Amino acid sequence: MTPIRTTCPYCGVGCGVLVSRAGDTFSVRGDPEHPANLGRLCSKGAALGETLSLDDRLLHPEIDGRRVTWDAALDSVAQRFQQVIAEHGPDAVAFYVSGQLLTEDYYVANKLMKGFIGSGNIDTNSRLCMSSAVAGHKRAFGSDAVPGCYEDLEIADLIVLTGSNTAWAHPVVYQRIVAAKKARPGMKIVLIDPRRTATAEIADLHLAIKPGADAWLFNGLLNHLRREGDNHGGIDWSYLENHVEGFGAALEEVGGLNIPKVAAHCGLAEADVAEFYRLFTQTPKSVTVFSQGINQSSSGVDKVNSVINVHLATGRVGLPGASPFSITGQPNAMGGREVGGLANQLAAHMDLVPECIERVGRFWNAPNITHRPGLKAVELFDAVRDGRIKAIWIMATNPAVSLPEADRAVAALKQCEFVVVSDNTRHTDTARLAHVLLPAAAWGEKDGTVTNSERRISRQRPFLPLPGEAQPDWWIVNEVARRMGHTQAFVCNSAADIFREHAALSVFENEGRRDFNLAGLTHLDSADYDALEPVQWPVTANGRGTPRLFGQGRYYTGSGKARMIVRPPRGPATPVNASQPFIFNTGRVRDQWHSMSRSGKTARLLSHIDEPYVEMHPADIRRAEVRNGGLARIRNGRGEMLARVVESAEQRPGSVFAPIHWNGQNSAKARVDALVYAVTDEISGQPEFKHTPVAVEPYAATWYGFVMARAPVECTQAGYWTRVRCRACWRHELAGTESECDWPRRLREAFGADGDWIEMKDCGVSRYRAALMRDGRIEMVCFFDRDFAALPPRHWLEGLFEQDRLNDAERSALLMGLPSRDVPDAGRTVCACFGVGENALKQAIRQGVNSVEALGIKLQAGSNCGSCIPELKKLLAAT
Ligand SMILES: Nc1nc2c(c(=O)[nH]1)N[C@H]1C(S)=C(S)[C@@H](COP(=O)(O)OP(=O)(O)OC[C@H]3O[C@@H](n4cnc5c(=O)[nH]c(N)nc54)[C@H](O)[C@@H]3O)O[C@H]1N2
Ligand SMILES: Nc1nc2c(c(=O)[nH]1)N[C@H]1C(S)=C(S)[C@@H](COP(=O)(O)OP(=O)(O)OC[C@H]3O[C@@H](n4cnc5c(=O)[nH]c(N)nc54)[C@H](O)[C@@H]3O)O[C@H]1N2
Ligand code: SF4
Ligand SMILES: [Mo]
Repeated sequence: MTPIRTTCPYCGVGCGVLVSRAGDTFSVRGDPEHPANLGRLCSKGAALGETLSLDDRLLHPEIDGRRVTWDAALDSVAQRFQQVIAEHGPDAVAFYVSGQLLTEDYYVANKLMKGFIGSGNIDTNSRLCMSSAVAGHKRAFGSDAVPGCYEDLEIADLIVLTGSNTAWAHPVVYQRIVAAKKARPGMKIVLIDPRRTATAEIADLHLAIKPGADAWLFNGLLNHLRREGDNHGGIDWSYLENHVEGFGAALEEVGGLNIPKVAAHCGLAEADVAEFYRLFTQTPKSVTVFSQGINQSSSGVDKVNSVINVHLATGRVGLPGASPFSITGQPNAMGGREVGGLANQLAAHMDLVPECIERVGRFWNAPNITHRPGLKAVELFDAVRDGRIKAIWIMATNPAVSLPEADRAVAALKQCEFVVVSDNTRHTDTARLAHVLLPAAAWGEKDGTVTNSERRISRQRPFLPLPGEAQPDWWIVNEVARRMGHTQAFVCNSAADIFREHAALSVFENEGRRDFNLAGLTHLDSADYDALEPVQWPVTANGRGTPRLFGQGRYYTGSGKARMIVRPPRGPATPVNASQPFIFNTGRVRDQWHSMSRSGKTARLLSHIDEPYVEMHPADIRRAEVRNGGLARIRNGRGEMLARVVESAEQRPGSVFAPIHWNGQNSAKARVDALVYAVTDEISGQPEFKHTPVAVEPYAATWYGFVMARAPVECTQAGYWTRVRCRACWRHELAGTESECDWPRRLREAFGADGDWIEMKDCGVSRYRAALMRDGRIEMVCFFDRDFAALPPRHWLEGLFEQDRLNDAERSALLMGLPSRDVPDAGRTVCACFGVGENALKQAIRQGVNSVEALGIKLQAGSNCGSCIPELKKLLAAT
């Protein structure tokens, strides 16, 4: 087949991918013509072809766990919502949606709730992600627009990355920066992050800032710019006079913040702060990239403005190589903002103010349009919990895992009268709580558009038929809307129809007053829509996109000037204390996506990091009396989690880090959000996901073990368990606190007597090892021990499941857990594309391979997507 051009469903970089079919399998490569990635992909994008199986897909509508027809499911949703609205009013229902919906899905969901149900109660997981950036943009620019584009990262002479682990979370943006720096080694990179992340590999300066202190750093920079003045490249007074308001008060507010004070507030060396300030002051072409280390904070909006302020002060906004740059998380975080998916927006970048409400009401012909904003995500789930909201429809998000104080969200859904979940996946922590489950089309099947971080609209095109009875999200919402009686307003019958309506609203009575404008896209016919090339909004009437905004210094505020806003900086809302002395920082790992429903389907992506962990500085490990490699209990007043301790001197002492991806489907207790306090920014409503006080203590396990088997093993009775997919088996890590480990008995019962059991038991040290062979093939292997350090490495054993027969040497080595000498253990996978393990890399380095390029030539590592290059560099430095 000719390759299908579509867009990656993961992060907001929005890479173009080419999908080709070869028999039953699909291969995926970067689209060289897509401007976001120019052919590159990261490890997640490159593995997309392996995530298409229908295992654990939700394929049919269900009510109360029983399969029903679409008619029954849709009628049930429409009737129950109408009943609640009739009895309790429109604010008693809600939608909770997602940046993983396509723009077309999002548009109809927002239209139904705000326009026709007549409530503002539609909010989105972008509240957890981008809402502080949205509010900061609106305060500063009068509109929610990212001024720059990816090319700016290649033109800039200085890139400041703050609160962004670009190497892992936006890997192709990172690769573009790496390539630009290689071409122009004079380019400088400053990283601001309490941890020394993989991103630090390219940083000229890493500021391991005290968690939560960014506003002091940037306000101090503003003060520094003022003191340096025009002559030294500091403040651009004429830009301020002509294009900015509020700068007098802002500069006064930061007046006393000199370098020693900043250094003290931020826990940094004065010389490092001074060096950052010098670089920023002297480099006109500078871009500041910010992400969740800024947004996810109880003062996130003020932090966003503190970043934007230094760009306003220097006139570096929307110019080639000079801009503040908020990079988006989800594939369609930006599209959701365009259609008004947040509870406090309307649609097409219009606000819930009388003039816009009247205008959109006329456009939609919606007499019942809401006049008020709805509840923001955290408040919305509070309202579900206390019964104000009686029916909720959740689409494309997993709040039982991802909301702060997630156990509270679970409790809210458990006692809610009516919970509807549209998802691709049958078993998720949220789907478990649904009364009605609706099977949605997934990536590869769905058809529509997404907008990436640089405002670029790209097509997602289908290359697979709809499986089972799955339907696109827009279709599902449309059907419910019609069954609620709104037959005249929900007449679109395709994604293209919806897109045209969305584009038409963007130009409706716009007259240049709104930044979001798709003038050139209002009349696309279906063929044009299918062929739509990636384009950056605003799109002019003749179809041209706009790479940069605000370069002329004109903004969407009443006066046309940008606003400089400084508020006194605040630290995290809940400071650490004697009983909860550590700051719990949460975020992403390179090869997993959120709650793992797609990325967890491929063994390749699980081979990089395969267990929930908590990364701690050696001093904190001693202080908490835990052991590297052992298990820790992390807890506070809200909840607790269990995770493997990983020692790392790259953590800032006092701050511990855990990944967000693990959930109730693949682990006992590893949901980070069970602990994260639901404190939010008072303007944006975005939760403080990065700074929760916790205690860390040893998990008092009396035994440890693991089981590998060809199918998943029921292991939820163990105190600690995790389950991951390997290439040819499932691996379960287990531990417990009982005086006697009864897993040998359980496994014998579970697997029965059929086959040969090879066993080894040493009661003195509670050691038990067993393997089950059938017809010479390994079915199951398990190891248990009192001491976790006595358990063998897992990689070699995993490999044995790929063989049809084990030879004698392998069989006799089996219970030793160690490979014979001629089959070395490759170790933990570093390069996911070519499955290159840590041990193999170390060996090559010891043999004299001394550069990333040479490792690529010898072992292929790092030579495809490049996502592992920061780790290769680290291994080279350490070995
Ligand atoms: N592999 C992968 N990539 C993803 C995703 C994924 O699930 N997996 N998800 C996508 C989504 S939705 C999003 S929103 C983005 C998020 O992308 P990022 O924001 O880059 O990712 P995070 O890991 O959440 O956090 C970024 C960094 O903020 C740092 N940080 C914590 N506190 C502070 C602080 O006070 N100040 C500063 N300056 N830094 C701090 C953390 O240590 C962390 O390294 O990633 C997207 N890309
Ligand atoms: N502690 C902590 N918590 C966080 C964060 C953090 O950094 N720290 N980050 C926050 C951020 S930035 C984000 S974006 C959220 C993400 O959190 P979630 O949105 O909860 O994460 P996902 O696992 O991506 O959930 C998406 C669900 O939608 C399904 N899905 C995917 N595509 C489609 C589709 O097209 N249609 C339908 N109907 N379903 C689909 C998937 O199967 C999956 O179940 O987590 C937030 N929570
Ligand atoms: S950087 Fe990776 S995850 Fe993000 S869009 Fe590109 S290929 Fe997908
Ligand atoms: Mo996000």
